[in-house]
Amino acid sequence: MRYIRTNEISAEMDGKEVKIGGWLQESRNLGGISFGIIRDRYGTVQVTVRKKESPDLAKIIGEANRESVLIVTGRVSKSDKTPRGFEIIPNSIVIDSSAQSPLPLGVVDRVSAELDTRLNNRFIDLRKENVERIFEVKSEMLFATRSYLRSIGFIEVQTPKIAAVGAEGGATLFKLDYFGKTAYLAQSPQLYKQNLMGAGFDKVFEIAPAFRAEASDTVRHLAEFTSLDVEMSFIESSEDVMDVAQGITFESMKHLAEKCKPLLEKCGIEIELPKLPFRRISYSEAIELANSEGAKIRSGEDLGTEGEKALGTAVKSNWNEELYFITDFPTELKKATFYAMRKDDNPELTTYFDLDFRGQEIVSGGQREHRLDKLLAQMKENNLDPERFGFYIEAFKYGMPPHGGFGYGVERFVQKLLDLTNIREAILYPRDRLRLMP
Ligand code: AMO
Repeated sequence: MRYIRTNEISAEMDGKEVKIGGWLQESRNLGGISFGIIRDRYGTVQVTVRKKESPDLAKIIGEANRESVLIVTGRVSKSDKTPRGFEIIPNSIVIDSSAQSPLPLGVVDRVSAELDTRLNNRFIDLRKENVERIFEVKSEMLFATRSYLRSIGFIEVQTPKIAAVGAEGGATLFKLDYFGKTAYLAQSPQLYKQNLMGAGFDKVFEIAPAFRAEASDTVRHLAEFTSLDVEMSFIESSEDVMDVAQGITFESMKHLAEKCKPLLEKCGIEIELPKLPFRRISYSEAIELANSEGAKIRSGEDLGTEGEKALGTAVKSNWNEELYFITDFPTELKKATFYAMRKDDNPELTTYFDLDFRGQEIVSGGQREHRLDKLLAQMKENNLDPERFGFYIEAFKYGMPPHGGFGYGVERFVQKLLDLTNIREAILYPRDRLRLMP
C-alpha cells in the first residue's frame, strides 16, 4: 500500500484504509484509550487505539519514544473530538526507527532553545513547523525569481566556485590547495558573469553559494551564503539593472502574497506589496536621512550597519516605505570595486547602487567599466596585476558590450521578509567563523 501524507486525509474519507508515516509527536494514555499524534511535513493526525480491541497496538503507542518514526495502517474514522474531524483507527503500527530519549532538542516545546543548541541539532530543529516554513518561503522566492527572470529573457548559468583570483578584495578570500597551486573559493561570480557578457550571453543569472571569510560575528554575515547574481548587456545606465533587482523583489513578494496564502498564514506574516518604482535616495541624501534619526555619519563615510538601520527608520517614518535604492555612491567608497563604472560627467561618483530592505542592504550592483583603458587604470589604483586576471581582461580586448548587474543576498532578503533576528535562521546549515558542523 502506498503512503499518503497527512494533508491528503479528510473526514470525507470515513471508512477508507490509509497508510501514513511520520514522527510520533506525542502519545497519551487515557484509561481505556491510547492516542498518538503523528506528524509529517504537512501537519498532524491523531491515531486512536482502544485498548480492549487492540491491546498490542496500545502497548506499541504507549512505549514508543517521542519523535520515533512510526508507520501506521488503519481506517479513517469521522470524529467530532479531534481538531481535524477524523482519527485513524489502526490495524498496524510499526516503530520503523526509534528515537532515543531524552531528545537533544524539543520539537513542540513552548520555550525556544538557544540558537546555538538549535543549529547544533539542526535536523531536529528543522522538524519544527515554524522553522521548516522559512525554507518553504525561500523556495517560493527562488521559484518566483527564476520564473520572472526567464520571462524577461534571462538564462540561468553555473560558474566555477573554485577560482584563481577573487573579485571582492583579499580580506574575505578562503584559500585552498588546488593540486599544488593556490586557489580560492569564489566570493562572487563577478568575473565570470562579466566574461559571459563578452561571450554574447546578454542576460544571465546564477543562484549559487558565495564564500566570504567573514572574520566578525554579525547577525547579517555568513561565510557561505546564496548569491543571486544578475548580469545584462546593452544597458543604457544602471537604472536598467535596478529595474531587474526591483522586479525580482516585487515578483517574489507578489508570488508569496497571491499564491502562497496558507504558507504566509502559517508564518504569521502579511505581505503588503511595495509601491513601484522603489524610491531612489542618493548616497548624500541617505546620510542626511540617517543622521536625522540619530546616526552620526560624516560625509564620505560608509553608512555601515547603524547608518543603514537609521536610514530604514527615516524612510519608514517619512514615507512609510521599506524597500529603497541608495544611488550615486562616491568613488572613494567604492574604490576597491575596481570593475565599477564611474560617472563620465562626475568621476567622483559611481553608477553603483544598493537596494535596502527595512534598514539592511540586500542587493549591491551597478554598471561595469567595459572600456579597457579605464578598467586597467582602476585596477592599477588597487594595485591589482591585470596579468593575474588573464581570462577576465582578455574578454575586454575583443568586443565587450556595455553591461551591468548585481548580487542579491537571498538569505538577507528572507531574513528581512520574515523578520528573523539572525541571518543564520535563513540558511539550513550556516557557516560562520566558528561553525563548520553540521
Ligand atoms: P557584495 O559583496 O555587496 O557585491 O554582495 C552582494 C550581496 O550579497 C549579500 N552578501 C552577503 N550575505 C550574507 N553574508 C555575507 N557575508 C554577504 N556578503 C554579501 C548582500 C550583498 O548586498 N560582485 C558584487 C555584486 C555585483 O556587483 O554584481 C558583490 O559580490 O546582500
